[in-house]
Amino acid sequence: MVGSIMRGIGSFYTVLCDEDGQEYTLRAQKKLRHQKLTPMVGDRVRFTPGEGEDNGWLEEILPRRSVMLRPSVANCDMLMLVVASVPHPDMLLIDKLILRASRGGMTPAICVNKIDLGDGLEQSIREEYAGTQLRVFASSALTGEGVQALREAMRGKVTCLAGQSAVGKSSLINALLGLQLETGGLSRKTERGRHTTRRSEMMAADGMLVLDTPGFSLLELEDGIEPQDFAQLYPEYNELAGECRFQPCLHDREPGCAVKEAVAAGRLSAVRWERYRELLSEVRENWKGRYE
Ligand SMILES: Nc1nc2c(ncn2[C@@H]2O[C@H](COP(=O)(O)OP(=O)(O)O)[C@@H](O)[C@H]2O)c(=O)[nH]1
Ligand SMILES: [Mg+2]
Ligand SMILES: [Zn+2]
Repeated sequence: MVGSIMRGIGSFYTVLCDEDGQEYTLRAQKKLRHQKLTPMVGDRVRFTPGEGEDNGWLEEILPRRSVMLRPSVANCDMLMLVVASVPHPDMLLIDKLILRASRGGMTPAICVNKIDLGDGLEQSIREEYAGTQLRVFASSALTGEGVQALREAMRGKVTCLAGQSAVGKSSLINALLGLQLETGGLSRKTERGRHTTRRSEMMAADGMLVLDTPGFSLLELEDGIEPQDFAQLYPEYNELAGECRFQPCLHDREPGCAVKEAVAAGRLSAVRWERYRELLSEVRENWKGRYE
C-alpha cells in the first residue's frame, strides 16, 4: 500500500494510507536503514500493514518532490512562514527560511498572525517583501480573521508552517482544521517546553495537508551556495540586475548598482537589503572555506 508519513516517534512511523484513509503504525525495514535513508514527515512511502497487534513495515521511500532539513520535512508544496508582533519577529531567520524553501523546491509565503493585537507588522512586511512574488497573508487564530483565505490558498496542497516559537503555528492549524493541538504561552524559564510542539507532524483535513513544526530561533545557512546563486534567490533584485554597472553584480558595494540605487530611492526595502548583505557576507565566508 502507499501512503504519507504523518509523524515519527522513535523508530515508529504513523502512515496515512491513500486507499483506505486509515493510519498504520510501521517500522522501517532494515534495508532502508542500511541505505541510510531516514524517513521524514511528509514522505510518500510504500508499506506492508501489520496483522492484528503487530506493526507493519515501511518498505520504500518514494522519490521526494521537495526536501528541507530543519525543520525536516519532505514533499511540501508551500512553506508558510508565520510571524507575529509577539514574540518580536526575527526577520533574518525568516529570510533564511525563504532561501531554504526556494532551494528545497517549495513556494515560500508569509503569514502575519495575531493581527487582533493591532499593530503595523502586516503593513511593514508587505512593504519589505513588495516585488518578491511572495504572498503575504494576515490572520488571527484567536478571532478567525483571515483564516478562510489561508484555507483557500492551502487547499489541495501540502503546506508546512514554520517560524519562531509562540507565533501561533499550532493555534493556526487548530483554526484551519478544527483541531485541538496543544498550544503554549511564551515560555517562561520555569515552564519552558510545556505545550510546545516538539516534533514535526502532518495533519489532514478538508483537502489540506498541513505540517506543524517545532519553533526554533537559530538557523545556519546551508553550506556551499555560490554567492552569485545566492543573489539570484532575490527575485526583486533579479529584475534590476541587468541595469547594474558590473556584470554580474552582487548588489553589495559595487558602484553603479541598480539595487543599491533603488534602496536609496526607497523603491526597495532597506531593512531587507541590510539582511541580504549580512547573509551575503556569511555566504562568501562559507564559499571561501568550502574546501577546508
Ligand atoms: N492574540 C493572539 N494570540 C494568539 C494567536 N495565535 C496564537 N496565540 C497565542 O500565542 C501563544 C502561542 O501559540 P502556539 O500556537 O502554541 O504557537 P507556536 O509555538 O507557534 O505553535 C498561545 O498563548 C496562543 O494562545 C492570535 O492570533 N492572536
Ligand atoms: Mg506549536
Ligand atoms: Zn547590483
